[in-house]
Amino acid sequence: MTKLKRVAAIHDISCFGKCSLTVALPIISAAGVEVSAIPTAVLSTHTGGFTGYTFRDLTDDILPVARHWKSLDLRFDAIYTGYLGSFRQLDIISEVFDILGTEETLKLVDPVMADNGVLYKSFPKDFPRGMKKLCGKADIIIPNITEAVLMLDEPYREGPYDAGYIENLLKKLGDLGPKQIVLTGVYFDDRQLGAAAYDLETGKISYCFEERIEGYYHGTGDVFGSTFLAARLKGLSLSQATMTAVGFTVGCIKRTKAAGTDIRFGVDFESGLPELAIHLANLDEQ
Ligand code: PXL
Repeated sequence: MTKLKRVAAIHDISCFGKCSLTVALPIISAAGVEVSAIPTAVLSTHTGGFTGYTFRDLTDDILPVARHWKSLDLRFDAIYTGYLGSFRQLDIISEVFDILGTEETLKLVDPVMADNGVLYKSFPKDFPRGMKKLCGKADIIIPNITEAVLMLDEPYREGPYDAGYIENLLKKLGDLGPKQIVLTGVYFDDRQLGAAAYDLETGKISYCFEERIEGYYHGTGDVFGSTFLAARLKGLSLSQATMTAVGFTVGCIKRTKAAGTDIRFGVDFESGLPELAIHLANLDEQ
């Protein structure tokens, strides 16, 4: 048996509504990768569609946790960041990369802050500027199109998009400093939706599409990011991991739509975990 890979996941805990840590922990674990957590904030629900939620900011706990782990000589194969609880956390995460990261640590930043052309209401206007800096320190970034244009200071455009537009965005995101980029929410027509993956070392751009399901399903970015990271750590290439993550996320959306669940409650990722686990476990035997 090979030793498990280990991830430090740095996201909020939304106590109800399946996103951030409540999807990252089960998905990454089911994929056969060990995962530790640093919560950035604790909310009673996520902020997408609920009102009156509680919010406990944990900004001042992040560095002490990271320093304690360092004192224990804990090693991480990846650090995966998502929803942050304050502007100050952007610099703090950069410091966590220095404390816990080594040359071998994969730093994956999901610049969670916006969707559908708008910055989430919990973030200050200058948050994209700070996030852009953090993305410069990442190995892989996985923005959606709204997050990409906010960081690039470009106006938001509704789709369908064309390859020229997407590849221009990828090239500009590449100038921020990451080695690989997966841009989500890409579609060239109304039938299919997916992601574009860009490897700056080879210059290769690959696309992965699945059937487009109408509606906005909450937490799918975190389902995508968690699956993508687990697949990468299991040895899949950038494009294979993107394909695995797009396929898994679409499966979750299809089940949730069929069940008629309130879209704020998150997607049914649970029913897909056994199949994901088998898919990724089989790689160990190849
Ligand atoms: O899934 C992204 C996310 C994570 N955490 C919180 C959120 C959101 C998106 O709205 O509100 C608290």
